[in-house]
Parts: sequence; C-alpha cells; structure tokens
Amino acid sequence: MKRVITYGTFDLLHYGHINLLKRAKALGDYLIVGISSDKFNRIKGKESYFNLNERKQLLEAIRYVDLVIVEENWEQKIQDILKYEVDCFVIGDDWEGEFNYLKEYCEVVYLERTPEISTSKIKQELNFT
Ligand code: C2G
Repeated sequence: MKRVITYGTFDLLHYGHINLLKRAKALGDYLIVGISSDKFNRIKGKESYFNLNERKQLLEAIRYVDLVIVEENWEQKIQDILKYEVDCFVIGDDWEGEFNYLKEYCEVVYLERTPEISTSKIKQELNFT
C-alpha cells in the first residue's frame, strides 16, 4: 500500500483544496493529512475562520482523506513520514522546493495550485478581515 502525506490549514474548505487532495490520493492508496493547529497557524502568520476541530471535521468527511493528524510545527514532517511509513509527500507548488529535504525519506511531489481560488480571496470578497 502506497502511503501519501500532505499538510495544510485547509480553512474555509474550497475546490482548490479538494483538487489537491484528490490528486494527492491518486498518487497512492492511503492519504494522511496533517492539519495545522490553531497555534501553528499563528506561527505561519495565519488566522483561520474555522478552528482546528471544525477544520478537522470537514477534512475527515472527504472521500480522498484516510487519516487526519495534527500539524503542530515545521519540524514534525520527518518523524511523521517515518512513523506512518509514508512513501510520498505532496503539497501545492506554491511550496516548490521548500520541502526537498524530505527526498531523503520519501518521494516529494509539488502539484500545481488551482488558479483563481484561495481562502484569503474568499475572506476578502466576503469582507471577513
Ligand atoms: N492549494 C491549492 N490550490 C489552491 C489553494 C490551496 O492547490 N487554490 C493547496 C496548497 O498548495 C496546499 C493545500 O492546498 O498544498 C492547503 O493549502 P493551505 O491550507 O493554504 O496550506 P498552507 O498554509 O500552505 O500550509 O507545512 C505545510 C503547511 O502547513 C502548508
């Protein structure tokens, strides 16, 4: 069984997120998603509309997602990859090159972002600051 992992905040879940998760799952048989905690979001400089539990509930309802774990920091990826015996790390190409250090442990794939949609765009258009 080929195990894939990805990470993100996944706030205000939208079709760009779903496109990423769908393609990530297609690269293997089992998809793990590391969802950023509210505390880690602040470290990333993000303020999510939905809190961790609300975002986790949404992600767990997606047919492509097999397991959701919590992402607490930048450093946990290697231990996650080892712990869950991950074969492939996937993330959007807005992160192109940032996670090449993981190539020592698994495949690293950067997938094209879905154009025209983002959580920040949704917030701006709905005047949510
Ligand atoms: N994404 C996408 N297309 C969009 C928007 C997002 O493909 N239009 C992808 C991103 O590239 C990312 C995933 O969806 O792979 C989740 O996006 P975010 O929630 O913005 O995640 P981010 O804040 O980039 O967190 O340690 C990694 C970080 O936690 C990644």
